[in-house]
Amino acid sequence: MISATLNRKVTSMPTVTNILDDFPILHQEVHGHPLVYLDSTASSQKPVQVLEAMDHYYRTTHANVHRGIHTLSEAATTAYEDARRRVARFINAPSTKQVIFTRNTTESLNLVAYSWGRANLAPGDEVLITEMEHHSNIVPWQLICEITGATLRYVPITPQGELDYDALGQLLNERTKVFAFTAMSNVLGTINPVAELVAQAHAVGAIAVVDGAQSVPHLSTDVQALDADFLAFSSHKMLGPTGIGVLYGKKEILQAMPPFLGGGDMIREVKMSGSRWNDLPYKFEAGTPAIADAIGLGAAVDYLTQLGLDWISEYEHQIMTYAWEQLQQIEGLRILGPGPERRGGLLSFVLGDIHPHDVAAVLDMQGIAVRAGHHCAQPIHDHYHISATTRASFYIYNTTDEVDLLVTALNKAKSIFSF
Ligand code: C6P
Repeated sequence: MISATLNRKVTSMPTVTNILDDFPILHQEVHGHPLVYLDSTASSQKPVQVLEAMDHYYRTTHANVHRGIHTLSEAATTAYEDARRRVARFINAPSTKQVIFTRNTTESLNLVAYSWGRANLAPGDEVLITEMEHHSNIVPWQLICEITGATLRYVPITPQGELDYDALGQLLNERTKVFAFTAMSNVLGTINPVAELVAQAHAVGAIAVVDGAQSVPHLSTDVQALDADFLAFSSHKMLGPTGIGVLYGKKEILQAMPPFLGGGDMIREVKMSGSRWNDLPYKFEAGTPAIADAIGLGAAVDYLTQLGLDWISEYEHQIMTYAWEQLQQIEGLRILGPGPERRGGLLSFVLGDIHPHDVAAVLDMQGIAVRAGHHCAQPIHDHYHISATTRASFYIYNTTDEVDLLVTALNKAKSIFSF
């Protein structure tokens, strides 16, 4: 159960109970200051409910899944498949067969690029992605285009950090076989209109692949309403453990695709002359899966569901808007991307000509964890002619008090580097 009230000041926020009590890791000091964790876009922290679910599984239930007739193996299989059911419900997938457990968003996107791409792309075909993609939604497409002879094209962005819809209209054409795009940029924070983009892809006969790494943890997601052909996301960004991610796909497309990896569990029959594949979703889950991690993800999904995704996105929006307003007041600080109304709970910025690594190091000395660098999204940094940014990102356990601490620490960085 999630209970009690946030015990740090929150300005006009909905009441939530004891979220911080559920995150023991946040109750520590770093360099003599209370930890302020503003790096959930890279990886979120885990509540005790997730830690306990995994601990309980390892202490009482662990065995390999889908293999043993013995009691423990059956219990482990039940727990693993129950986690899949929770994830399916969380994104409103029509069937658990369409929820494939992978290692992370990166593996999910590679699965689509290699398995679907090898079977469906040829010279003359076009793959369309955007300039604001994470490397995980660029490099697999570059690789598959090299293999198949298809051409990779990029939707440019506007100076405000949004997709250039005029250019998109021209780039999407009958040669486009796949349009792969992020639902939310991990650098600009831009929230893209997923359902509209999917509809535009479908209008030219292309499939739509959605990178949900930054949206699924923060925004309510209904794959049927979005009509996405594929959706990829990672457990570790949504309160769950590392080592597990999800690929949702439309059944008829998944059924027609060849396997990605070969090995145990994904086969129905192996003869020396050849093999036949298992049913969905197992066709795409080769080898012993991350059983405890799936169970942890199931617990994370329960936690998010209890809070409610609508509350989560509203809460983060208020914190981010407050941060956006406060950071705008710092002379010499420039935030990348659109205004608060079009973005999720993260802010990437440059502070004068101080290197983002130096900014992050000063913040760390004040106990504040942010990410600095290109955030695995170099093309978007190239677009702005910068090599790196500092990024503060917010989740359910952050507060406006912490934003104030961030502002103080940024001013300190300014004074240290005297500008
Ligand atoms: N972005 C960040 O700090 P993995 O690493 O596979 O769980 O997620 C990859 C990924 C894909 N798409 C987007 C939009 C992402 O933001 C990420 C991960 C982290 O921004 C780590 S590089």
